[in-house]
Amino acid sequence: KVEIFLADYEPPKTVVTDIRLVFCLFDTHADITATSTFTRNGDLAAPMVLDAGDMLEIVSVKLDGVAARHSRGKRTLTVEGAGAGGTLEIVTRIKPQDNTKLEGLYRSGGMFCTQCEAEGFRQITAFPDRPDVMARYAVRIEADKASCPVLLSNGNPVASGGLGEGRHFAEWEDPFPKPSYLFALVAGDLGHITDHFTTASGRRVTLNIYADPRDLDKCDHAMESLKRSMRWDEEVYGLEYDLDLFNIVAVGDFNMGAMENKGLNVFNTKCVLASPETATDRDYDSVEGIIGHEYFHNWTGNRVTCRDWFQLSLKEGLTVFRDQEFSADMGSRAVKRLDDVRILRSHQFPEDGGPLAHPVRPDRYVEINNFYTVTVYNKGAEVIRMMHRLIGAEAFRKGMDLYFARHDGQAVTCDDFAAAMADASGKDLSQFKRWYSQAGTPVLSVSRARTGNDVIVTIEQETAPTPGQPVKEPFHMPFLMGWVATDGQAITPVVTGGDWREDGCLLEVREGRQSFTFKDVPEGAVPSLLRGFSAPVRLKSDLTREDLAFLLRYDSDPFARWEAAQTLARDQVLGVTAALIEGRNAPADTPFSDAVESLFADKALDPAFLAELLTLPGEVELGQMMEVLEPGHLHEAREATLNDLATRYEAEMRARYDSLRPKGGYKQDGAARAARRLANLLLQFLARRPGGDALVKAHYEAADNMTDRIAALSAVSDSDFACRGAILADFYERSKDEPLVLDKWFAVQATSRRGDTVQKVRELSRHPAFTLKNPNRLRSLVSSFTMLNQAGFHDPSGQGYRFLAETILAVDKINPLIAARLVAPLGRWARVEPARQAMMLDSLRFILDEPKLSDDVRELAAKSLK
Ligand code: BAL
Ligand code: ZN
Repeated sequence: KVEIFLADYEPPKTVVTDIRLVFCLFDTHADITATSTFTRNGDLAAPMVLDAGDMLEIVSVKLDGVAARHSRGKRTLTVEGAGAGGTLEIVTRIKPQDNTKLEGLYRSGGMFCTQCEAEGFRQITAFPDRPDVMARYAVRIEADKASCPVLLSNGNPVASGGLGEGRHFAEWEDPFPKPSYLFALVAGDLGHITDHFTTASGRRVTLNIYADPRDLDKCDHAMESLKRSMRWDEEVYGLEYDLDLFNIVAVGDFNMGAMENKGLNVFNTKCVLASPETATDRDYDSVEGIIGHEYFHNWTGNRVTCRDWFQLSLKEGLTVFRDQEFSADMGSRAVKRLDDVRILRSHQFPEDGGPLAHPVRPDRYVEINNFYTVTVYNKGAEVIRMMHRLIGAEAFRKGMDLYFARHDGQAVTCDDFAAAMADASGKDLSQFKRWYSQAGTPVLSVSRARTGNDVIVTIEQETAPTPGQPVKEPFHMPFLMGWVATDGQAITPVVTGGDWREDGCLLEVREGRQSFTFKDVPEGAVPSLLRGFSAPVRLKSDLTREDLAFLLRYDSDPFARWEAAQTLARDQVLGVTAALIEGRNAPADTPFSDAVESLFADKALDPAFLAELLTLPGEVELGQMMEVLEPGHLHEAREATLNDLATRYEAEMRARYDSLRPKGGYKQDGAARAARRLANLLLQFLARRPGGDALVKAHYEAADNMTDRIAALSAVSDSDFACRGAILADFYERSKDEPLVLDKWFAVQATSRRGDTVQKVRELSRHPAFTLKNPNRLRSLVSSFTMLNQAGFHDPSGQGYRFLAETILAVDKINPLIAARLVAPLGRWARVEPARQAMMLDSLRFILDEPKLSDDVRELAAKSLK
C-alpha cells in the first residue's frame, strides 16, 4: 500500500447520490446487489475506478442494465464505459463467517454485523468508499427467520414480511445522505429493551437497545444514559435527534468501542452493558460517556462529516470534547477533568514524544486505521477545549450554530470548523491552528520575578522535534492562572495582557517567551498555574515544595490543587528512583507523604476528590519524566512511596476505611460511589500492612458489587497472600459465563505488580478461555500487560517484548487492525536503558522480518524502528 498525502486531496471523480442494497444472507455466504445512481467528474472517457476490498468476490457488473467490462486490481474494481453517469449494478459475494478482520460484514456469534469505518464498506461492495461521497441508502435484508429474526439497518423500517422456506426480509430507508462509513446492518437473534424520548420540538422517538437475550438485564444504564445524552444536546447545543427511531446493538466481537452509524449505533458489549454484579463504577461512567459520544456524533460526524480521513479529528476531537463535557455535567466536573488529564499524560504524551507522533490532523498515512489514536481523539478534544476557553462559552455556541448553518449535509475540514469559530467570535485563530498541523507536546517553563510590588510572570514554550517536523513554531494557547494570598484567600491582582474571569486570569500565550506583569501582588502570594489544565502541555515552574504544599491546601482550582499533590508525589518517587539507580540511600525528605497529613485532617474534602489526591501518578507517566527510563528502579521507588504512605497513615486510613464501608446495601448514587472510590483506594494501602490479607479477604467476601470485588481481587492479585489462589479461582468460577467479567480476571492478573507476571501472562495466553480472535479478550490480557504494567512489560529478561512481538505476529494473521494497535509499547525504546533498548529493537526487527506482515503492522513497526 502506498502512502497517501493530505496535500494530494482531489474531489471524487465518481459521486453516488442514491444506492439500493439487497443483502441475501446465508450461513455459507452473503450475496449483495448494490444499485447506485452516479455521476462523474473529470475525464469521462476514462474508466471508473472504485474501491474494492480484498475479501470481495465480484459476481457481475452492469451499467444501465447492460453487462459492463470490468477488471479487478488488488484493491480496486475498474469499470469501462461509465460515461457521465447512470445506474451501476454490482453483485458481490462475501463470506461473513470467515471474516476475522471484523471489518465490512462479519459474524459475531450467530449475528451478522457490519463495521464500515473507516474503509469497511469496500468489503461489502465496490464503491467510491470515501467520506465526501454522501448518498441516500435503501436497504433490503433477506435471511433465515429462525436464526435471524431481527433485521436492522439505518434510518426507518419501511417493509417486512415472509419469503417462504423459513426466510424473511426487512427493508429500511435512511432519508439523510451519508458517507459509506456510516452504513450498518445487523441480523441476528437478539432481544431488546424499548423506551421513548420526546424531543424539544415534540417528536416522539423510539429508542431500542438490542442485545443477546441473556444480556437484556444489563441495558438499562445505557438506555438512561441515552436519554440524558439526548436531553443534554438539546439543552447545551440546541441539537435535536432527527429520526423517529434510534437503535443500539451490543456486539461481543468488535474492533472499536462503538460506532455511530446513522440511526443504528453498534456497540462493543463492553461499552454498553452494565449491572452492579458485572460492571464497576468506572464502567458505568464509561458506558454513559460512550453512549453520549456516539449519540453526539449524529450531528458532529453524521450531519456534518469529514471531507477526507485526514480530517478525522474534525468529528472525533469535537465529539470527545462534547462527551467529556456531558460527563462533567452528569457527575463531578473536577474528577472528570483529572481523569481526562491522566489519559493525556499516560497515553497521549508518550505517543506525542515517540516515533509514532503525528499531528491532530495528520498529513500522511499508509493505513488510516492506524490513526484512530489518542492524539486525534483526546488531544483533538483539548484543541477544541482551548478554542472554547479562548473565545468563551457563548461565542463557542455561536460558532457551533454557524458551523451547522454553513455545513449541514456536507463533508468538510478542520479549517472549516476553525473558520466558523473565528467568524462567530471575531478571534484570529490563524496561529492557533498550528495545533492541528504540529505534533509534539510543548514544554512550558514558568518563572516569577518580583520588582517592587509587582510580579513578572514569564512563560517560555518549547516543543521538541517530532518525526518529519524538525522545527516547531510557537503555539497560541490559553494559560489560566490565579493567585492565592498567604491567608489562603484568592486575590486578583491587575495584570497587563491578561483577562480575569470567574475561574482565573486568562493569559494568551503566543510567543516563545512572553512576560505578564501582575500589579501589587502581596508578599508571599503563590501563583496557581495552568488552572483546569488549560493547555495540553508539560509544565515546569519555579514553585517550591512549600508553594505546592500551600496550593494543595488552599487552591480553589481542583486541577491546580491536584497538580500540586501530583508534583510533590513525582518529586518524591523520582528522588527515590535516582537514589536507587545511583546506589544511594533514599532521600530523607518525603514531600508528598508529609503533605498528605493535611488531607486526612480536612474533613470537608469530597471522598472522591481525596482519592484523586492520594493516587500517585502511574509508572508510565513517571517514566516520561526520566531522562533514561529504568523501569525496575522506578517501580521499586513508587512501591516504596506507597509503602511509606501506608505505614505513616495506617491509623487514619483504617479509621476512614471503616467509616466508609456501606451500612446498607449497594447504591449507585454519587455519595455511595465516592465512598467506594476512597474505600477501595485505602484498601490497596492497607493491604500492604500486617493483617492486610484478612482485610482484603473480608472485603472480597462482603462485596455485593463489581467495584468492591475487583478492588479486592486487584489487591489479592498483587500479593502473595495465602488466600490468593482461592480468591482468583473463585472469581474465575463466578465469571466464566460472563465474557466481560472474565476479561477483568485476565486484566487484573496482567497488571499484577508481582515479579512473576510476565511468566503468568504467557501462561494465561494458553488458558482455554483466552483467544486472539476476540478483541476484548486479547486486550484484557495483552494490552493490559504491555500498556498498563510498565515494570512487568519491561521485565529485565526481555520476555515481555518477545511475548508481545509473537502475539502481534499471531494476531496479524487474524486481524491486522487489532495487531497494529499492539505495536506502540515496543516503539518506545529510545529513552529506555541500553540493555532493554537492544532487546526491544530486536523484537521490532523480529516483527519486520515476517514476509507476510500486514500494511497495518508494517507501517507502525517500521516507524517505530527509526
Ligand atoms: N467513529 C469510530 C468510533 C467513535 O469514535 O465513535
Ligand atoms: Zn467518535
